[in-house]
Parts: sequence; C-alpha cells; structure tokens
Amino acid sequence: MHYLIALGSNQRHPRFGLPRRVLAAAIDRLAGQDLTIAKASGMITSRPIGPSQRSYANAVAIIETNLLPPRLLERLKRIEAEFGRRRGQPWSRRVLDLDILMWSGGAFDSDTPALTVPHPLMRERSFVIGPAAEIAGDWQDPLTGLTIAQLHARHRRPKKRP
Ligand code: PH2
Ligand code: MG
Ligand code: MG
Repeated sequence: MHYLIALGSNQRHPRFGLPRRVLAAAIDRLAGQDLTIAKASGMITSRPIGPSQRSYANAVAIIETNLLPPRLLERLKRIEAEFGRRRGQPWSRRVLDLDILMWSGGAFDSDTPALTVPHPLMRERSFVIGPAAEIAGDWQDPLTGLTIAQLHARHRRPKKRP
C-alpha cells in the first residue's frame, strides 16, 4: 500500500544539524527492506502553529510498504525516538515529528488520534496541504471526497466573509 506521511522539525539535531537536515536524514532512515520512498516533496519553512515559537521545516513523502497503520506508526515512533524526540508537552518543540496523513486503504478509524487516518487536522494545515499538493494532488480524502489539489485550492482562496 501507499501512505502519505508528514515530516516536521523545529529543533536542531546534534549530529544532523538544522531542521531541514533532520528531515533529509529522516527520509534516508525511513527507507529500508520493507519500506520504499516513492516520492518526497520539497521542504518548506512554516510559521509555528501552537505554543512553540520556533519555525518549522516541513515536508511530506509518499511511501510504499506492506505494513498496516499500527505497525507503520510504531516504526515512525521508533525513528522519532532514535532522533532524540522527547515526549513532552503536546506540540512542544521537536527534533522530529512523523505523522501518517493518508493511506491507500481509505479511512482507518481508531481511538488514538495518531492512528486516525486521514489525520484529523490535515485539511486545515497549510504546511501539510501545500507540500502534499506537490506530490499527491490526485489523492482523494475519503471523508470530504475532495482531492488534495482541491483542498489546496481552498487554502489559497481568500476566506469568505460571513
Ligand atoms: N506541528 C505541530 C504543531 N505545529 N506548526 C508547523 N508550522 N509545522 C508543524 O509541523 C507543526 C506545527 C504538531 O505536530
Ligand atoms: Mg504533527
Ligand atoms: Mg506526531
């Protein structure tokens, strides 16, 4: 199956360096015997949403793997931990954040937000939808029926007045 995953960093890594380097290293680290990187978007710098003041490097990637969402999430968490991610306050600064956004299996419902696919906040986040439109514009959100390209177009249109 195919997955769309989000990468984010707003803290440097002692070895890899600045957030953009962290994301590049994470993409290298993700690839393996049972997981291939099909496409990676360009990287953007985005203004932080939430309590952390530091700007983020963000990107998305399409990966191909036979792992089901719970196993893939375990893998992502393990890589975050390897990169020195500390479990702290929600949304605090982080060396590496890897989130599952969508998968080719449609919706995956779970009590755990991290395992809910599509990612519940994905549609509102320009730092996700922008890079995603670059490599996965034709992917369809099973909840709204809109493609990523359509979600992206909504972000670009000025907000309607009430
Ligand atoms: N991730 C968050 C909270 N806020 N802001 C930006 N710009 N980029 C992120 O990746 C991000 C965020 C929680 O995961
Ligand atoms: Mg996140
Ligand atoms: Mg996360």
